[in-house]
Amino acid sequence: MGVVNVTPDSFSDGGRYLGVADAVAHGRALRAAGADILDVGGESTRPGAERVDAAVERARVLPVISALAAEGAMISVDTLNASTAAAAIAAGALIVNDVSGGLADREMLDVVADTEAHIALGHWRGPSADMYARAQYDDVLEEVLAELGERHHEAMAAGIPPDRIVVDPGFGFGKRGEQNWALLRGLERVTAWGPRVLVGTSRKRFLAELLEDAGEDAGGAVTEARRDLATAVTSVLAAQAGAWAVRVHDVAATRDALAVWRAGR
Ligand code: PMM
Repeated sequence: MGVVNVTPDSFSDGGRYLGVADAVAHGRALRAAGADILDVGGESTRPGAERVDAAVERARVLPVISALAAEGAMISVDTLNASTAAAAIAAGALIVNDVSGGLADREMLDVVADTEAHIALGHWRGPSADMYARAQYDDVLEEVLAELGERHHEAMAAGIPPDRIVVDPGFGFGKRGEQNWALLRGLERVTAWGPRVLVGTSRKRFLAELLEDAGEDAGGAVTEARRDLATAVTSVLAAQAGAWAVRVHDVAATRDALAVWRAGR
């Protein structure tokens, strides 16, 4: 899954693809690089980000979704808003990627249930603006599994069949450095549960922190290229653990890493 952010403030590529034409061109490039799904988002979820009006979000993502879906791309829409999800599905999106697992907008699950769309439910403990305040766990893996289980249960209760539900442990969402590593090490527990598992570690802070901690000899500033290389490794670890998909910015690096993993495993 390749990331097409149509936002002015996303932490890693914010602003670069804000124009419709640029975002569409970026989506095409990601497909050419091997992405099976394009995840189009118009609201940044980076730590500290402020919410965007749903109408602004729709104005950003809908033309991009329409254009890419018309070319045959499989589109997911990265949104917390049920109104945006409904409009995106009408414009051709097949998957709704809700990092809040239906918690941010209480209409989300009903909206998806009324369509043929799939939904990716993320583990989330509250808005990005203050999400680290909720990063308190006795056992992060068990608590993420239990809380995702509740979201999955609620999605089914809303009428979404299990074969249309994907779960995502929500790397970085209300989780501090080590908590993310504990989740990654325990990912097989999540994939063993049953639903398809989506993993989003791309360019995230916990990767940069690890590389910073690796010391001065490790190569200086933690550039985007270094975060992408780290992401290619986490993509392999996720694949090894049985993930269904990885959500990444640098599709080519992850594609190469997965090709090497397949050949050498
Ligand atoms: N992370 C970001 C945005 N959307 N969606 C899913 N399903 N999982 C994630 O981990 C995730 C996501 C982080 O934002 P970015 O687009 O700025 O990298």
